[in-house]
Amino acid sequence: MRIFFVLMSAIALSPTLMIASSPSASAGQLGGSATSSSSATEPLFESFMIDFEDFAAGTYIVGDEWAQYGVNISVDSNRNLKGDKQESRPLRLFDSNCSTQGSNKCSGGDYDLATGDAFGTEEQGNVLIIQEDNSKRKDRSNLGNPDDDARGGTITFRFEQAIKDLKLGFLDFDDRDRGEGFIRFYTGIDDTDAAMTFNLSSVEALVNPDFTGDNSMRIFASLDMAIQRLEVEYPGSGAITHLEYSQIAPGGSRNWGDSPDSHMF
Ligand SMILES: [Ca+2]
Ligand SMILES: [Ca+2]
Ligand SMILES: [Ca+2]
Repeated sequence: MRIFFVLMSAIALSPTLMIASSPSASAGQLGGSATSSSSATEPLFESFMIDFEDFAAGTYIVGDEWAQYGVNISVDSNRNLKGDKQESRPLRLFDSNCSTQGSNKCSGGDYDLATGDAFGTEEQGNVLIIQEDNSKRKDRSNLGNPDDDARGGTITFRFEQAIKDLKLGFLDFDDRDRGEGFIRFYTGIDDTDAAMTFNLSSVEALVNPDFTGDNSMRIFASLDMAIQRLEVEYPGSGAITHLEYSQIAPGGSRNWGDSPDSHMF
């Protein structure tokens, strides 16, 4: 069952509003979802929600898991793997329905990624993290339990076709001593300049105002803007809870570098 609630707060100096539409989830629930809408005169749009429940907590994410939803995900971590100094630390799913004690302890000691009533949020189930490298010299292939990397990095979403009505949920932005974090919306897939940038510390985007650091959840929205690339850059702890967007129903190639097949927005 999904429970939606809406929280709206106007943002000064910004053409957008933050709309908190927070999905709830529990382990094992089928996560991704899609609905379609069309009329005789409008292109067919599909609405997608990726809440990372399609796979078990602990699953490593290579980036093409949601290709059928027209998106590819990649990562450039701020620290590389211990065993291969060129390789980025990987993306992984972390179970945020966890607590500080008992049998349901948060993995990796990451209590700051816990969600639920105690933190003023819906339970978010699996969330997307950059995995810490807790490997030992004798086995560099085992990175340990799901545990977000303390130095963050950049997670990039490339959309096969332009999307609109994007909403993105972000958890636990608190490492401000390491610098600001950013969410950037790009019109074109290879654009160098962002069409819109948000500071991750934005309190206007907070879902749970009593938690501005650890366990904070923020929702960012690109209303009325068509984009083809999204970057989430953060300097420390954090996770992506979900992504919602509408996309013209794919009809073209699956070459991620291609121009969008349609500009009908
Ligand atoms: Ca989730
Ligand atoms: Ca961690
Ligand atoms: Ca934290």
